[in-house]
Amino acid sequence: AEKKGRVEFRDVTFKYPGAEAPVLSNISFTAEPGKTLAIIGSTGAGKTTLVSLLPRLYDVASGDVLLDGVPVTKMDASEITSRVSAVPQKPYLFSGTIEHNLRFGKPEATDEELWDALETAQAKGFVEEKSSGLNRRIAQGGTNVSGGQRQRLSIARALVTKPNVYLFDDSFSALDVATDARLRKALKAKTRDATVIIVAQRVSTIADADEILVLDNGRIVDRGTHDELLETSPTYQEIVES
Ligand code: DGT
Ligand code: MG
Repeated sequence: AEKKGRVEFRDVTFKYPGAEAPVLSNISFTAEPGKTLAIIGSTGAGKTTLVSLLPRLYDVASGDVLLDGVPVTKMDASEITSRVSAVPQKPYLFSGTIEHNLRFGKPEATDEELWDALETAQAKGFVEEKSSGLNRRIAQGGTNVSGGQRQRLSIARALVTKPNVYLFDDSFSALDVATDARLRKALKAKTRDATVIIVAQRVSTIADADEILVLDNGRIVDRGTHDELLETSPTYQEIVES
């Protein structure tokens, strides 16, 4: 069967409600199942805005966002949430147990699936270190969990749903470089059939992506692989050197 999860942006322009100027202009790209697409760019470039358009946190002003050829504006929320898992830049945890947090998107998941997701997300050790395990309580606002642990639990939650498309918005930034590398290696093995879109600040996080989009001021200014961009993109070179 053909793999699912092809994402296409066609000449997308977007303005926040009430704002005058568009924050995204003429964005076109395709992300394919089995591949990793990365988005990099300075703060305020529009990366979070861009990834918020696929799960329809906002709808586009013009152009189209398509999932397997169907405009997302023609899909209902439950279809989109079952097919697209987004790990937000500011991950949220519910007050409740770790288990409750992980099962959020897929209540019928087995314990084995939860542990498997935790292992991939490099969060298994953290959950095992207390005897309460999956029943460990997360405080309101996730305040008894560090930023890096919150990111990893949020990544594990996304993995549990086994979607066609993963969106990681700066999800690896609170991790040290070694954990980041281990996590992405494990992730790659677990998401072979899915479309993976990674927003990153660190070049090392995305150097092995199949394609990298360089976003600047709401526009894609350059695109290519890491090696290609090192040769051709002054904006990318600046990011590498920063
Ligand atoms: P980051 O996360 O700091 O690296 O920055 P990006 O690339 O994720 O930027 P993004 O998409 O958060 O913001 C792009 C532009 O849109 C920036 O000028 C701020 C503006 N913006 C972001 N969120 C909102 C919003 O909810 N309302 C309005 N009016 N503007 C927003
Ligand atoms: Mg952002």
